[in-house]
Amino acid sequence: RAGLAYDRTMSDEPHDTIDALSSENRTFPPSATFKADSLVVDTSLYDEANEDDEAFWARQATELVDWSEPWDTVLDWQLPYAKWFEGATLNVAHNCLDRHVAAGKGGKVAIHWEGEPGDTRKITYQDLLDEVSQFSNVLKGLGVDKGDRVNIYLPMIPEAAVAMLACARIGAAHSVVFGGFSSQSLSDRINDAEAKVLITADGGYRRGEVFPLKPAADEACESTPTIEHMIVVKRGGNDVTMVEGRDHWYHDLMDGASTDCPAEPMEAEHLLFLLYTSGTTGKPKGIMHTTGGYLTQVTYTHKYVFDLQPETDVFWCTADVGWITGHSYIVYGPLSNGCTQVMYEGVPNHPGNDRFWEIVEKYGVTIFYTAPTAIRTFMKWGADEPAKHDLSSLRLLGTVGEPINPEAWMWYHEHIGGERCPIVDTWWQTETGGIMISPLPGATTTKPGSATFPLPGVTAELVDDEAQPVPVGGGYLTLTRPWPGMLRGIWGDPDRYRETYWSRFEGRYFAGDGAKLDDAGYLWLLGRVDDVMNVSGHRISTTEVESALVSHPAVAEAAVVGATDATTGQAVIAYVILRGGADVGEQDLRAHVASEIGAIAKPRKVFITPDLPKTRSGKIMRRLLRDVAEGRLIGDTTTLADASIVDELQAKAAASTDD
Ligand code: 7RM
Repeated sequence: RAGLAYDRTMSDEPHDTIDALSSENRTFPPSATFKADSLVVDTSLYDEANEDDEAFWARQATELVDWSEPWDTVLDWQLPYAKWFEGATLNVAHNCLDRHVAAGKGGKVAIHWEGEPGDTRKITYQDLLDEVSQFSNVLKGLGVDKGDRVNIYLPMIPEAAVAMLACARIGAAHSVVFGGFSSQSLSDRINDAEAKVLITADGGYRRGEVFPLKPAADEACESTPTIEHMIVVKRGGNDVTMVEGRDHWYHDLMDGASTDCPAEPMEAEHLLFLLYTSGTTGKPKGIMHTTGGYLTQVTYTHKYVFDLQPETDVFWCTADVGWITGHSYIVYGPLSNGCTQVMYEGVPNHPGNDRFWEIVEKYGVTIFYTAPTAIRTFMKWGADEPAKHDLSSLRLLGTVGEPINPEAWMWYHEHIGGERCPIVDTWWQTETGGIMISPLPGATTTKPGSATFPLPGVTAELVDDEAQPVPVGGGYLTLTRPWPGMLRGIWGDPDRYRETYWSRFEGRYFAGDGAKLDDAGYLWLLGRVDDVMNVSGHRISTTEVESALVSHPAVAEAAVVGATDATTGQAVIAYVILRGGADVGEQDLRAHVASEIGAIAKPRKVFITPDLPKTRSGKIMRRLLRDVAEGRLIGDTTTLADASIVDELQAKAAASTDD
């Protein structure tokens, strides 16, 4: 029988879409209490956007953003190139700072910053405006002009936001490189962008120690001919060497710099920033985002997805500013909406595993936005950690970055949200600029593990291999209409832009995710299509098997991959992290998967492991697990957060007798 099944994969029989194996029936409508103060409690925004999406976005742009000159056209769409709000001008820093100060909110806290060692800074909108204006003058003084690129390589300190906003203020594009990246990654990105200035720090705090940044910046700049100046923020206090003429201390340059620097209006399509994504193959792509559309989308999504009550909310997004989530939901969205937020420098387990919950309690955080990988780590650490703190200020929770397994969703709901907070599972990408698929928390009945529906103004469709719409079941997630925050291209490589995103399905944007639609029209993300496993002709998503594993009470986190198998084409190999104190046998876990979603998805082998290979932003790197499972030489590990785990897994694979 197995042989027959394998033949199916070789035949012409269609096996084009992704199988939908699991079903989740729990539903969570917004409570009456939540609805009472919610911005959206019905379908009005969806109806309006369905009627005329351009008019809908134009209304959002008018209401949420301050423009210096109005636009002539809302959208000019020459696939794959969109121009939004052409003819209009605006300044992003003005929208994030000046307009709030002018409205009398200068004394309001913009950022409650907490350093990892426990030092704090309270920064008001007036403070931030002054510091950004001063730093804008500093950049100008170093010869940075409108249209130039500036690289930023900083820890999670307020100066990161200051530097980004100062660039926006003077029309220079920033390119932020995550502080955990190597000097090689930094120099590659600087050279691709041809940046003039690099802003870094001596070092920052991580896990109780100072990690040096300046030495990596120095090394990078040995091969970056375009860099004229390096600006160094003093944070770690570690020893650094300053190169005469090139290097300047931030505090020296700021000392005496004028706080007067008018925000100059930019064209709506002026380049706001580049952000490099590494992807799985090839050189990093400099994703281009522009001014008016991007600001409209992040302001709109931050307001409605998080159901913002600007006077009372304390927002906390735990991402690093080096990722798109930090750009859109630490810097631009929250500040454009004039809200108060928390920014934290360090790791969640310093000094204890309850650091995040201590911060929530201390600042009275009301909206908390984090990644599923973090939630699964909290599950591993146990519910006692959040239970040590009063988390009653929380009223809304969010997730981003990966599919969230239903059990992790339930754990978040129960142990962090006290069963009272809606959860918004937000799907989007560096390329989309802002959230695309998510519940509206006062209007949408959620289901654990589903990102639910495209937001008003966004149209998504699943298609099969022949680009035919899939109304129910698994398929490829595509976007059918342009949206204001969409990427405008790949820096210096228009062919790659068209090829990567617009060529697989004609007229559609496709960036590589699978998803399924249930019979009520809810969307369930199924992971990257490159990771889909083909077992006896069944196309099985990693997400569904991983969720089945995580639904076992002993399991905190799981990763599965398809490894070549003589009988079935591919077989499922699972890597599992147990919850603190739990124990379980391999056969139990295999049987559990079979009973949850079917024998076809039963792993051939389950490895228990203390950790999994992840990118620095916390996404599981299944490509490396595939290499391990197939006994291959391990591929490129430069984007791994911790390379030692791969060696450990290889040793385990070698030691196991495969049956
Ligand atoms: C924001 C961000 C993008 C990729 C994307 C997906 C995955 C993100 C979700 C998700 C399932 C989610 N940008 N992804 N959010 N998958 N549910 N809510 O993460 O450019 O770094 O990554 O992340 O595969 O294509 S990103």
